[in-house]
Amino acid sequence: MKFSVVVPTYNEAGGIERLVAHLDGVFRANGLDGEIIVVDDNSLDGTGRIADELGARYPVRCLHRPGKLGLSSGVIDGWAFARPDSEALGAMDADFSHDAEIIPKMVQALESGYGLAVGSRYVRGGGIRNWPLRRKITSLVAIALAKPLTPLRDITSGFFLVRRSALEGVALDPIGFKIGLEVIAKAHYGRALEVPYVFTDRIAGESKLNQREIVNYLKQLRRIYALRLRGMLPSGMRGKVTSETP
Ligand SMILES: Nc1nc2c(ncn2[C@@H]2O[C@H](COP(=O)(O)OP(=O)(O)OP(=O)(O)O)[C@@H](O)[C@H]2O)c(=O)[nH]1
Ligand SMILES: [Mg+2]
Repeated sequence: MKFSVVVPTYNEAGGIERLVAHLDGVFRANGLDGEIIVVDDNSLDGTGRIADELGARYPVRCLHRPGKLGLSSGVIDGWAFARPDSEALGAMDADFSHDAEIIPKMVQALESGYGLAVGSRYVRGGGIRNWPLRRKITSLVAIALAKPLTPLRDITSGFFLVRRSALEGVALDPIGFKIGLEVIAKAHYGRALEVPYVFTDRIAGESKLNQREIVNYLKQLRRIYALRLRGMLPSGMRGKVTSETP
């Protein structure tokens, strides 16, 4: 199955080459036909230029946007830019927090009938390394607020692969950071699989998660709950959610 993974970047020059090389290695080792789409928002540190140059050696293309327009909108624009014959579309952070080694399992899940594969910190075998307590609590509160929407455990995951057809006709809200929640709440994916991985704190560069993004998350949740209450979204317990046992 051909797929495209979008990596949104803002000032990630310190790690982007290593990440693209690592992804390419994982694709090759597993015989996967994956495309990497870097969506760069005119990073001051030259991330976009580096990504362009990497295109000569790796299966990567860079979409350049004029300024910092947000993570979710970057992923949505990246999916529109992806090669049209990719049957699956995904998202992944540029800072090595997401473990590329589980991508083959995600692809395999989609090939075997799941519509969505989510990299999950909150199923057996998953976890978080090097996060301060405050960050862990924020994450758990964010997840608790979205809990009534879905049986999935890692609702705020930004690391996933979804069948392209599951997104057809779905209006994704480009606000903020949580594109995974948009997909989980709105897409027509049927069965979902949570694939465990251990989230690792960023290895280079600076965090872009700030107070504004927390406010954006609350706005996003309010809009999703409003749609749900008006009966404009499928009810939470659609299809079957399974978690892979390591
Ligand atoms: N294109 C684009 N990418 C963004 C934007 N904001 C964040 N990103 C990227 O989205 C990914 C996630 O952002 P992070 O800063 O790692 O957010 P986080 O993982 O919640 O927080 P830390 O890992 O603690 O920094 C990274 O690859 C960022 O470079 C944006 O406005 N535009
Ligand atoms: Mg990060």
